[in-house]
Amino acid sequence: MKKKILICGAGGFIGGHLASRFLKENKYDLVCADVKPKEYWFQIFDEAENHSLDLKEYENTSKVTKNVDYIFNFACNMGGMGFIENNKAECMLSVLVNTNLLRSAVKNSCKKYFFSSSACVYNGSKQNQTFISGLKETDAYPADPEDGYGWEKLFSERMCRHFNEDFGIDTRVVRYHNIYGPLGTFDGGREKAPAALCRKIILAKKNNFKEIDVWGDGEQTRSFLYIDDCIQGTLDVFNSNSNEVFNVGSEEQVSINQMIEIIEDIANYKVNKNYQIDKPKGVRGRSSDNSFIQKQIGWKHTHTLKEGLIKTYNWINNQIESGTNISKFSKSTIEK
Ligand code: GDC
Repeated sequence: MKKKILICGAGGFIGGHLASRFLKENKYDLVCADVKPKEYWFQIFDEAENHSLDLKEYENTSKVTKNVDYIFNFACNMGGMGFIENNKAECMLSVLVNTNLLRSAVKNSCKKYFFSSSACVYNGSKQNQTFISGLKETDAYPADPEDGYGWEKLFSERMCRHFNEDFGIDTRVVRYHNIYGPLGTFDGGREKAPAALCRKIILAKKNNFKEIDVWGDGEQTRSFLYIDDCIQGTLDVFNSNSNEVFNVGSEEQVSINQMIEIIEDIANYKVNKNYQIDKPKGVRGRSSDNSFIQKQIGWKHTHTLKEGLIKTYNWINNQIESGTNISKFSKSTIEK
């Protein structure tokens, strides 16, 4: 008999890509759940059992985890800096999803639980300069995470740890560092910098605009991980025997200005930058140190930023050109 996997947040970016990967492998029965109405799921597959329900409610997590062997939890209210800085309470409410899923996992004797954490858990004082050394997993403590969203992720990481210690559920936790790629949000308020800047340059080129808006002074640094590398890292950690917390990120640190140059190259179109200093900026510098995951799990990323951005740019360009499905990937709020 095939094992049964539940993907929570399957209607979103990473959850949708993972569902697609599992269905290609055809090794598991798949249950997919998301709070969004099904017409707004980024990817949806008839071969899976699909549920649109609010996983903040215990009744729903209890129902959807019945007879499930493994759970992947990507379900949270999230977005780029523009969203998480202005919706701290909404972001923190995602703690209910993780809490109720863990309680239900214990009740329904699920065997393994994967939690998607974030680089936003890292201590802010270790990220106040550009081109900093990559963050090691130990840099999350002493705790001073991103307000709202980061606190929820750090708390939920610890809840996984204690459910493992106290109730014996096998947990896996990774910290994603700004994942990007096709079939993700690129407009509407939740989009992160790679998709937002691709969109802005595509629209500038299409309309012959000479200037784009850039949040901050463009000197802030990040590393960005392409979705296929993220899915491989997720599976490698899930299939490992370790319940340590791992970075799943890229070590290729760039400034926002450098990323814009790469996108200009792809577009073959140059723009002037209108720096908007009052927009949400987040930390000054952030990148991943992958030595721990490489040593323990053997995972490393394979796409350069340019390779990933070419695929992302082309996908967003096609979406804008064809005008189809744009609302799914550009909706800023979820109807309650
Ligand atoms: O939104 P984000 O990609 O999130 O922003 C990166 C940097 O790019 C910020 O300094 C932001 O001000 C700058 N930026 C410049 N122009 C724009 O048009 C723009 N749109 C956006 N969105 N940003 C622009 C993210 C979280 C995620 C996730 C990851 C984990 O923070 O928002 O939810 O957890 O971190 O690494 P970022 O990298 O700050």
